[in-house]
Formats: sequence, structure tokens, C-alpha cells
Amino acid sequence: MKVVVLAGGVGGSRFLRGVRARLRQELPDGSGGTTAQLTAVVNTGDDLWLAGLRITPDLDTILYTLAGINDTDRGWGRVGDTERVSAELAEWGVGHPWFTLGDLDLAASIARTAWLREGIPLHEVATRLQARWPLGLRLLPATDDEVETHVVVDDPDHPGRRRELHFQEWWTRYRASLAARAFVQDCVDAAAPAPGVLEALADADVVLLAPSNPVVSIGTILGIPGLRDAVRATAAPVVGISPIIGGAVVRGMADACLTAIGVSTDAAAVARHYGRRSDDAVPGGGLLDGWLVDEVDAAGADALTRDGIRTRAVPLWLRDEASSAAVAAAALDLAAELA
Ligand code: GDP
Ligand code: FO1
Ligand code: CA
Repeated sequence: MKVVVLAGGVGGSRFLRGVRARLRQELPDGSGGTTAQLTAVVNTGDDLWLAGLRITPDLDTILYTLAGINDTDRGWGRVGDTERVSAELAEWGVGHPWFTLGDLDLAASIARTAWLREGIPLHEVATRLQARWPLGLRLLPATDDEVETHVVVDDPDHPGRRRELHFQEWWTRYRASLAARAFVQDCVDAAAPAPGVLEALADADVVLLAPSNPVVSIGTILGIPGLRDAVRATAAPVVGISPIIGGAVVRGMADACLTAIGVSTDAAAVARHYGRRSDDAVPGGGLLDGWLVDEVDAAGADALTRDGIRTRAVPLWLRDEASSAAVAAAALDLAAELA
């Protein structure tokens, strides 16, 4: 069985850990792995250049989490990392005071940048970085091209004027406190899905939308030309998992992103934003055959099912590998019903 998951960083990695565990239980290969093939198509809109290095937060968060070496308290970077190099760079004013990279994390970015400078495309760089750990899945960037998410805000220094800043500055420096007027995918028109992405979607038996940020993670992946159409065209059922539980985000500031695009922070509203797959009225065309909501949101499930998105309510808290595997099992069961 071939499973493809569209994913952002934290929600994506928590969910992927469960999908991997579930596939190992359901389709064991006899030596602790699985006969299934799991591919994650990962958001690259958060990526940035910093101190001459290419930083890829969502790819790295998934890499470290699935390798079991992530810093769970902080939510990014590697466990037990030190920040000696960043402190030294700060003395020279290199980098941003609001964005600190650990030393081991910097090493990964130095390796990545060295390979990129040799002309090796990002998907191949990602393959090299992940080869070091037996991840049990394939991590693919959504695109090899530099398509960075920018946020249009009211300029805090010049009232009445607008300013465009990198998503990472809006998120990390301003903690999404500046009202977002729009999200822009810089240079998206010239971009293409990374090699392997369209093939994985076309060959998939199941496509899952992780409980990731619907705007700046899943929305950014789907904005790469050709990608949304490939999800719509796959013969596989497409099932999404709600990142919203009981009208609130579980972690992070995705509510600020949803508000900016006029979608309420509500599990059913996010499903309607993605749209029923056969619905051409949704901008870009609808995506979903199935949708998982948390039990506290069960009241809205029947209405969504009547509207053509088959919806199930199960506990959606990804507390640990077991709870995440249970969510993955529910998603795969729903997909099997829809196949
Ligand atoms: P980021 O790239 O690090 O911002 O992470 P993602 O885009 O992958 O995911 C962010 C989303 O994950 C947030 O909107 C959270 O609500 C969601 N999320 C985090 N933990 C959980 C969880 O335990 N359950 C569910 N359903 N969603 C979660
Ligand atoms: N988030 C922060 O809030 N502050 C940081 O200093 C920071 C550093 C950082 C370094 C590497 C990395 O891969 C991620 C990092 N993050 C940091 C997290 C990241 O900026 C965001 O949470 C995501 O990009 C949003 O999904
Ligand atoms: Ca992200």
C-alpha cells in the first residue's frame, strides 16, 4: 500500500509518527518495518536564507521528530542542542535576534547549503539528510524552487501603509500579532512540484492531509502549480484530519492565518474550505472525500457527510505515538471505506 501525506512541521510530524506506527502494525514486514510505502510531501514556504544558509524548518522538524532526536519542549531543532555558534554570530549582528539556531541544527543547514551550492536540488538534498536515520518514510519537499511565504500587514512604523514581510518574521518575531491582510507565495508562478511528488500522488492508494496549518502549510503546498490538480485527480481517496479541536488550534497560531483568509477557527469550516473533491465551486477545486474531526466536534459531522465529505469523529489529540497511531488508523479505515 502506498500512502502519501501532505504535511507541515509540528502537526505534520506528530501525525506522521502515528501513520508510520500504524502501518508497521497493520502491514508488518516481519523485521519491525512495514511493507507499505509512506511518502510525506512537506511544506517549504517557511524556508529562509539566514547567515548565508538555507533553513528548512518544516522538513527539519519532521526529520528530527521521526528520527527521535527532536527537542519536544521547544518544538523545533534537536534535543540537547547548544547555541554557541548563534551567540557568536549575534555578536557580529549576523542573522536575526528573533531566530536562533542550535549548533547541531546549524550543521544540518551547512550541509544542506553546501549541497545546494553544488547544484544539487532540494529533494536530493533531503534524501541525503534523511539517509542518516532509518526514518521508515520518504520525505519530499513540495518543490525544489524557492517559493517563500510572505505576509502583507499594516506597516507598524508607517500608519496607513502596508508592508510585506517573510512569514518567518511575522510568525516568530511578531508572534502573528500583526493582522495579516494577505498571504503571498513569492515566485510561485515559476515553481513546479519537486520530482517524485506528482508521481507519488498519482500512484497513491491513500492521500492524507495532516492536521497541519490549513493556510501556510497545506495551503502553501497546494499552491505550487499542478499540485492541487494532482490531489484532485488521484484515484486514491483523499482524507483530511482537522487541526482544529473544539473551535481552537491545538498549538501555534493557525487561527490568525484562518482569520486572515476569512475562515473561522472551526473543524467544519476548515473542511468546507478544503471542499468536497467533486466541488468545482471551491477556489481551485475541492479536495476531500473524507474528514476526521475530534469527538467534541461530532455535532457537525452529519451535515458535512450529507454535503458529500464523509466525516467521522474520533479523539484527535496526538499526545504520543499510540494516540497518533489511533488517529492514523481511523484515517486509513475511512479511506478504505471510500476507496
Ligand atoms: P508547523 O509547520 O510547525 O506550524 O506545523 P503544522 O502546520 O504541521 O501544524 C500546525 C497545526 O497542528 C496547528 O494548527 C495545530 O492545531 C495542529 N496540531 C498540533 N498538535 C495537534 C494535535 O495533537 N491534534 C490535532 N488534531 N492537531 C494538532
Ligand atoms: N521558532 C521560534 O519561535 N523562534 C526561533 O528562534 C526558532 C528557530 C528555529 C530554527 C530552526 C527551525 O527549523 C525552526 C525554528 N523555529 C523557531 C520554528 C519555526 O520558525 C516555526 O515554528 C515554523 O516555521 C512555523 O511552522
Ligand atoms: Ca510550518
